[in-house]
Amino acid sequence: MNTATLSPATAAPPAGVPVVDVDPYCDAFLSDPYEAHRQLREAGPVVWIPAYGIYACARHESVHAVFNDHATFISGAGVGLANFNQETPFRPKSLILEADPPSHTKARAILARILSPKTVMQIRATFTAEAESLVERLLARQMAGETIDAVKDLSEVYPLKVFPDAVGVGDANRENLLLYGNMIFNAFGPRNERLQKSAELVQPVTAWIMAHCQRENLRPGGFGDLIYQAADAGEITHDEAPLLVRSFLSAGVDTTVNGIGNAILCMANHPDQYAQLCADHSLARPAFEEALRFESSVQTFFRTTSKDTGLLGVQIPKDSKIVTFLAAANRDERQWPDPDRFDIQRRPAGHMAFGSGIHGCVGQVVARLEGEVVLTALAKRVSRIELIGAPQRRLNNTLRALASMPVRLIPV
Ligand code: OVM
Repeated sequence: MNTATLSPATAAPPAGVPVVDVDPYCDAFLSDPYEAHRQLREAGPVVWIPAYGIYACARHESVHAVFNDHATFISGAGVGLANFNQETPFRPKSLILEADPPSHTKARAILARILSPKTVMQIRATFTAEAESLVERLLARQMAGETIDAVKDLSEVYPLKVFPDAVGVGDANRENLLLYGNMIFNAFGPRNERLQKSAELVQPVTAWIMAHCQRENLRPGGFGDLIYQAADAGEITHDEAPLLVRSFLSAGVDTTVNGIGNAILCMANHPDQYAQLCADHSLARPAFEEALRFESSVQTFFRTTSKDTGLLGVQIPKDSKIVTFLAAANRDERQWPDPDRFDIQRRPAGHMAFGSGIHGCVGQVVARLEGEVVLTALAKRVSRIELIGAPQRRLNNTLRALASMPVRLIPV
C-alpha cells in the first residue's frame, strides 16, 4: 500500500492556539479515548491537532457553541475530515447531513415528519414485541447450551430486524447495512488503512444499498415509501427521493446497533446499576440516555468555517475544518458532576450524543425507542448480565463500536 496517501497532512499551527499532539484515528486512541479526551479538554476550549491540521473542540461548552451556530460552522463542506470545498465527496452528498439551510431545511422537515413522536406511537408495540421475543429466543438458546454473544446475537440482530422492517426493506442480505454503515462512518475520518479495509467490499454493498433506495424495492407505507410520497406531493423531486432514503440506510442501523451494544456493556460492567433497572423498569429510558452519554456511539463530527470567526477567544480562519468530540463533551467535568461514573439516575439532559442544533439527530425518537424497549425486555427476563469473555471492540474512525461480547444471561 502507498503509505504516502495515508499519512495525514501537516500544517503550521496557528499562533495562540494550544497544540495537542494526539492522533484521534490511531488504534490506541480509538480503543480507549477517554484519557486523550481529557487532555484535549484541558488544553483549552479550542485546540489544534497538528497531525491532521485541524481545530478541535472537546469541551461541552465549545461543542455546543459550534453546533448551535450553523451559519458559521457549516455542514455542506462535509462533516468528516475531508473538505468538500477542496476535494470531491466520495459519494453524492447527503441531502440532510452534508447540507445547510435552505436546502437542509426542506429535507429535514420531511425526515422529521416521518420519524416523529406520532410514528413512534404507531411502531412502539411492534418494536416492543420484537425485543421481548428476541430475549426469549436467546434464553432458550442458552438453555440448549449455546453461548450468547450480546453483539452478534442481540445488539446487531435487533436493529437489523426492526428498523429495515419500518423503512420497508426486504429480509434478504440485511447485513449489508452493517458493512455499509461501518464504511460510511470510517469515511468521516482520514483515508487510513481502516477505511481502505472497510471499503474493499464497497462496490457490491453500495449497489445493494442504492437498489434498496428505489421505490419498487420499498414496501408501500414504510418510511422509505413515505419519502416517495413526499416527492409525489412536490416537496422534493423524484431524483432526490432515493438519496433521502439512503440517509435512513446510512444512519439508522450502525448507530443504534452500537448504542444498544454499548448500553448492554455498561449494564454488564455496572451490575449495581443493572439491578436498579431490574427493580424499576421505568429507568430504561434514563439508563439508555446515560449509556449514550457515557459511551457515545458517534464519537466525532466535523464542521467547516464559512468565514473568519472567533470561538471562545480563539481566531479561526474561513474554510477551516473543526472536529467536535461529542464523546469528550459528554464527559466534561465542567458540565457533569463525576462524569466518569455511570449512573442511570443521572438524567443527563443536554448530552451531545445526538448532536445539538438544527442537525441534531432526526431519528432520535426511534433510537430512544429501540434502546428503551431492549433494556426493558432484558430487565423483565434477565436478572444479571455476566461477561464470560473479554468484549472485543470493532475500531471505527467515528463510531464507538463493538465486535463481540460473550455473556451469560441469568434468567429472572
Ligand atoms: C446521511 C447520514 C449518514 C451517516 C450519518 C448520518 C448521523 C447521516 O447519509 O444522511 O447521521
